[in-house]
Amino acid sequence: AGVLRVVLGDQCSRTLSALRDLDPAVDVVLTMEVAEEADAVRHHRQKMVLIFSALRHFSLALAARGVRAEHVTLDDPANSGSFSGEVERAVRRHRPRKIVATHPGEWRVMRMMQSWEASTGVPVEIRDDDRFLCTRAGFARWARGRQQLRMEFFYRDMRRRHCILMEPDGEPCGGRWNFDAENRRRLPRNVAVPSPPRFEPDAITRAVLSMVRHRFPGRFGALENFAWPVRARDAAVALQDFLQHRLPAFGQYQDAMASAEPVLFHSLISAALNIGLLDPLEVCRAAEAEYRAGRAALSSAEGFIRQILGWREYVRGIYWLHMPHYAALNMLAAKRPLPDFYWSAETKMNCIRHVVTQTRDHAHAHHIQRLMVTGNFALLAGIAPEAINEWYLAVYVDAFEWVELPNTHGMATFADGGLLGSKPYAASGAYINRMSDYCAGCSYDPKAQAGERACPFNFLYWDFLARHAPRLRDFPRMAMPLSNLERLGPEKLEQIRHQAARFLEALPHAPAEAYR
Ligand code: FAD
Ligand code: DLZ
Ligand code: SF4
Repeated sequence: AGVLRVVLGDQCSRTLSALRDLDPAVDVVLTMEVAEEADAVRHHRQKMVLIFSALRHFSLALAARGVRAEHVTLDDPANSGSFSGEVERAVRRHRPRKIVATHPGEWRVMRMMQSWEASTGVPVEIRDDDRFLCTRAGFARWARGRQQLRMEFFYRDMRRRHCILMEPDGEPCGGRWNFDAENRRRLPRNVAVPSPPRFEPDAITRAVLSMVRHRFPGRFGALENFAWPVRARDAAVALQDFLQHRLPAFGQYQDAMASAEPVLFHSLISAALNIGLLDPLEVCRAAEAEYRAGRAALSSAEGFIRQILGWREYVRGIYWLHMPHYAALNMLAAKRPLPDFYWSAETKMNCIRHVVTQTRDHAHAHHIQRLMVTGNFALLAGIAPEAINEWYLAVYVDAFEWVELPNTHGMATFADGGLLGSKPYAASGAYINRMSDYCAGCSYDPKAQAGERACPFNFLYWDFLARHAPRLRDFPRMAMPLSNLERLGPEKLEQIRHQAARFLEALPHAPAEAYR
């Protein structure tokens, strides 16, 4: 008997640890599309197409190399509907001597994997996911004994350890670790933004599109625009296009938002990285090579590498360090249901209307849109963590819990009380007005703090600070905003808080069954 090797939807990597000592003569590689995963949250339809199509391509590529690759489709009448059910069925079919899997990206799925030994009677080996550059144990070692965990220090260690953007004398290239201050420009009118490549669906993806359209008619997300790479070969093309055309300006405009430009100079590679079509270390090295060849400024290459070598690894470390209790944290006691406009885009707030429409059409929004528009609103309005986490896990093509939860819970809504970041990213309309052109097309006025035309981000911002002032005083970086709050004066504050309360009460909530 051979080994049953189980590969999940975000593990489409030729180098996956579960496939390492594969014996094509006797082993079987199982991939599966299952209803339990599709229904776990209201996944965007493009995200489901991406995962199912990538799995089908991956399984066929293995088969082409002579591997016994078995793929179970969602519409297979024999499909039991869950990972555990499909593993049990495969064990009955093949009588393997062992099951081998790679550590999954979600706590829930890890618990499931740990139950397979008991449910099948076959030994289960769960291997580390060494596609990541920092192991879970390595992160725990780094974290041990530190009073506070800060991404910046973790990132410097990673730069040294993997020798990325380092001089031979051990100093960082350019003599500095961080060029963040140069990365905060608004997009000027005369800057041309290159279009990213589209990967038109092949016959396999078209079959998946049709299956998903049929099976999930009411789910959130347009399918017409589907153009994501679903194979490693295409993901490599997407990366090259970014390195050549967008990396040079990435740094400068990293935080900018523009109505006519959903992508700007971002790479759009998060989904390919997360499902295993690209290797993070290779991506970092490729960006470094652009700097060394003089084709990209250090501030751009460093800014990009920091996201992958720094943030991406750091949030994964935080997730596994603090799960499962991490998901239950709610430091600001947020409990409001998710407003309907997160799904419908029907709101007079132009910035939100824009980001939600883009999200529905493309299953993507860039970091500042996620953090400072929809995330900031959820923070200021006090949306319940489970509601906002479900939304972020559902609507983005790159969303897997290990990366979605710390970003939402830690960075956007501060539900983790500062385990991940050093302060809440609360901002008024002034920030959105400075970094975007959304306000020009809005019926609200980003300069008005109260009154009929006041931007809701303004009165909600002051209301948020006032509501949480006692707790926020513990965070030194909140001293300035809190002293600005003092300067408003009690009468003005009273008027603002009254308006905030009326606005929040009138928010239409999404019915729980919408988009199921
Ligand atoms: P680029 O701007 O080109 O960045 C390059 C790469 O860096 C990305 O592909 C990504 O792999 C990595 N990266 C950048 N920022 C982060 C970050 N904060 N954390 C981890 N990796 C990062 N990213 C996800 O991959 N999945 C998610 O589910 C996800 N949810 C998010 C939720 C919220 C509330 C916020 C604020 C951010 C979230 N992010 C998530 C991080 C970030 O927004 C996306 O990685 C990025 O927008 C993807 O687009 P891109 O590939 O063009 O990124
Ligand atoms: C998100 C998702 C969806 C919608 N469907 C599948 C699937 O059918 N098969 C699969 O292997 N994985 C799927 N995934 C990803 C999982 O829900 C989960 O996020 C990862 O397996 C965690 O590692
Ligand atoms: Fe958004 Fe306020 Fe600007 Fe309107 S005025 S786009 S609500 S920040």
